[in-house]
Amino acid sequence: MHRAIHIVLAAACVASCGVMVVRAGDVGPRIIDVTADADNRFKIPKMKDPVITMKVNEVAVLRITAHRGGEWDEKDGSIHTFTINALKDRGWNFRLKEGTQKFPVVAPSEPGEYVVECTVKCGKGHDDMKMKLVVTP
Ligand SMILES: [Cu+2]
Repeated sequence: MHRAIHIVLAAACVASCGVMVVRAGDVGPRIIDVTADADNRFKIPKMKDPVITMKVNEVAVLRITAHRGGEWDEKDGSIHTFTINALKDRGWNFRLKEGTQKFPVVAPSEPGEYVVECTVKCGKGHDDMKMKLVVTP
């Protein structure tokens, strides 16, 4: 009886240690840089039209740098948001403060195109403050 438990524990240890070794050699989840800029546009380095492309169920970290636009009146000090209405209930709704914040995300399991928008009235250009998330199979 005890012997069997020991074998199970040993197997569990090997499994978890194996995972740890893999993780240690890994660079971790992909970091996706986005700027929510002072001109009330989303920007991604080297992209004219910013698009985030992820595989279904991919885990990543959004690293969003926000700069204050012309207006903001949110009581909590948020100057923009990064919001996908269709995925709000899965956490894709981030209130942005001045500076850089990191948000872990998981891509949805359905491929498709999703619109990212800002829901803080941030000034001129706010109505067009949108970008895309493309989820590939
Ligand atoms: Cu806005």
